[in-house]
Amino acid sequence: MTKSALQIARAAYQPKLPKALRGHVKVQEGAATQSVADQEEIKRLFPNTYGMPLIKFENADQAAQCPAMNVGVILSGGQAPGGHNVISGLFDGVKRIHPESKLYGFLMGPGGLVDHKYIELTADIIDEYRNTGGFDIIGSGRTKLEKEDQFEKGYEILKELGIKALVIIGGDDSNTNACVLAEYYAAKQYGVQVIGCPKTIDGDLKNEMIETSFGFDTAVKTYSEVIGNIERDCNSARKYWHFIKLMGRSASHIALECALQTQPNVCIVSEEVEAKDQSLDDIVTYIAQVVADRAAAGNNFGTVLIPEGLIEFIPAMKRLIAELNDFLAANAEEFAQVDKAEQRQYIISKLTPENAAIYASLPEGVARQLSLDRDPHGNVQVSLIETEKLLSEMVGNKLAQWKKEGKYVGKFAAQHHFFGYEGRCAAPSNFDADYCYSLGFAAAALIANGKTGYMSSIRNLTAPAEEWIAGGVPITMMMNMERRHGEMKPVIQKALVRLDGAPFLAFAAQRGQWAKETCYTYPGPIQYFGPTEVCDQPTKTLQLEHQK
Ligand code: FBP
Repeated sequence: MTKSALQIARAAYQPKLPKALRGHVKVQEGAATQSVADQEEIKRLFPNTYGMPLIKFENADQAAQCPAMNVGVILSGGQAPGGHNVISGLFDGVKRIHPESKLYGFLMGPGGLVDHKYIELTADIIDEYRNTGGFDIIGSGRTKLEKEDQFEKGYEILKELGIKALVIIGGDDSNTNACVLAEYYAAKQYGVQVIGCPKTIDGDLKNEMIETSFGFDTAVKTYSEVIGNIERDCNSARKYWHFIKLMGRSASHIALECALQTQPNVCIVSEEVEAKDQSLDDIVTYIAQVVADRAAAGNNFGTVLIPEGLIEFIPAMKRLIAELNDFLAANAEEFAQVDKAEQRQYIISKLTPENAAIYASLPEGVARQLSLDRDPHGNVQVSLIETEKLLSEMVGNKLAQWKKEGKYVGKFAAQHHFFGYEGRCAAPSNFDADYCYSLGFAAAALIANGKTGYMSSIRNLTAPAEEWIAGGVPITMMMNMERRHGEMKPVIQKALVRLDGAPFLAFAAQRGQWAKETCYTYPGPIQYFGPTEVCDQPTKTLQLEHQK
């Protein structure tokens, strides 16, 4: 494989570990935990893994005697920068516990476990992937591990390879699966531990004990670099409005962080739209007003950031999507038989009158995208909905109307962008390289200490890495009951943007000025070598959340 100059230089980077993981490690058990909501129900569903204590690692004087152990690892869901470092941290961690320990990687996501597709991850392989982006070391997939026969098929191969513990690196849905699997193996007394690791660029897997998911840092810095470049182009040519949709699934963390880093003229935050019960027309009017006000000052250009999940947060749309989800889950076969040209009419005829009217009013493309296949977890594939085009088209129509009424004088020409895949496999920033390596190392320590149903946790992330706190959090602690595929299911609660949180408040305090004036900031590309204030800054979201 030909390597770039950066790859070669980066291979030599030694990720930093928290002090507690640097020498011999001992476990400090904290208080018993309970789930964030629906305690009785979660306790009933997870009798073996509910209520376990928080774990914190501390330095020990002596090494605990631990035999060699075989461990399996799975990358699950969308790519996020740093996955390879979780695996290299896990590898180094299990080897330090015992040099004869082995690490097996299941191929192409959870499906690899069920189909018995795996490789042994040796030192040579690991060394090729240290500090690199991507998940290509073993590949990833979105197969949902939820059925007993999958658990049993998985157990067959785990038993055959003598695997003591399985590490699932994934987002909220995949860690929900990890929790269900941990409970199942515990109930069956199979002696296989299951540990989760918090991955997702979306930043929506976080809570008091998980300060951020890995990959968010690198992804937002990558998007902010290109948004800054667009802003500078925009401020040079002064003739376009750029509508930029950003990944993030439901939550607007990515859009909000990019806004804090680049100070665009508009950033829509889905969670605010929902809280204020805004309609699509309210959002369009807001953007059009910013365009008109800037035009009045002679500025026919600007940038608008749009979170990809927006459509699901407009309350009327949300009700429509909820009914569509339930209807399509229950009638998938019948719907598949309907001729493509008839599908829109078919759906309209099956929905309640309120939802049918909204569905009928949507542009053809958006309506079709809403009825497309859900992902294996039952989510609408929001990344396929072209909200940036929908909004700019509607803003254009509104401005044309205002022009006729004499309320707007100006020119409106739009450019569209969607940033998502561009950032998911970027070479991890120093923050993600260190954080991920530490998460993998902590996972090894959880395994060596016999834990199951835990998520690896590294906290105090705005401090230098050596002061980070390493430990584990029972996954049941993060769970609540939610409707999925038309049924109530135990799932990890998604962390959406909090409107009373410091990042949103900082944004809200400045957005009026950003709308009127041109306050763009240009973060530039991620730097891997150089002064620490350039290379090692955590995200603004983390910094603001940690400011007391
Ligand atoms: P995860 O939750 O699996 O980390 O997904 C992240 C994400 O990039 C979302 O932001 C996006 O909506 C989705 O994956 C896209 O999915 P796919 O990779 O299947 O196109």
